[in-house]
Amino acid sequence: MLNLVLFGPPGAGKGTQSESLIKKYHLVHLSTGDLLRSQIAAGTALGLQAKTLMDQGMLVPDEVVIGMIESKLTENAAAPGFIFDGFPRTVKQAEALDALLAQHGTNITTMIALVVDREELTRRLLIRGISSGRPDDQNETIIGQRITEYNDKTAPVADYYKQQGKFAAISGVGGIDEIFALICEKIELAQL
Ligand code: B4P
Repeated sequence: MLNLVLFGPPGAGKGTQSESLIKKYHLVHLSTGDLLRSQIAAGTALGLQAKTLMDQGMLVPDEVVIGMIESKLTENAAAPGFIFDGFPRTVKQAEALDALLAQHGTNITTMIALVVDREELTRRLLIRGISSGRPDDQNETIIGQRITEYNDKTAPVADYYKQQGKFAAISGVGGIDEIFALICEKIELAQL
């Protein structure tokens, strides 16, 4: 079973690369950002709570995202593997994910981090904001807040997987296909 964590700051290319990875490896894609945006679109209480935080570039509480992932793992118990996109974003989420996967008799194969500098991230997100309509992509201050949240709360998650010997990093700058090939190489190495 292949369980991949795709890691990196906002705009690093996690969602973009996930699209190709799910096709090649037949994985179930679990993006907490997409799951939260579905809750917002459906107008649920959870969505309302999440929207206020997301629009300010803040992380949503751990309990909320862990609960969503828990339900998705149960719903997809027969899946051949998962790609976790935008999750875990805190060490508490990483610990919870390990515990949930252990209940399903599996674990994380590897984390692959996409490395992109702040200037390029900001450029990409502002471009996406023009067409996506995502409030958190429209304004440089909010994008800056998202990158700060990443540096403060999410970057330490890399150490969590490094300690388990399950971490690889690649440059997320370059052609989408070129980056995809580098990710596939890392996956194949992790599966040896
Ligand atoms: P996400 O939906 O995860 O938002 P993201 O990090 O911006 O997406 P991603 O990184 O996948 O975008 P991509 O680079 O593919 O989260 C949104 C918010 O939800 C968070 O701020 C937080 O509030 C909340 N949230 C989500 N998960 C949470 C969790 N676990 N805990 C707490 N809160 C959580 O795309 C960016 C742009 O770059 C695209 O336009 C793409 O076309 C472009 N791009 C991609 N690759 C490129 C390349 N190689 N070259 C040039 N452009 C490229």
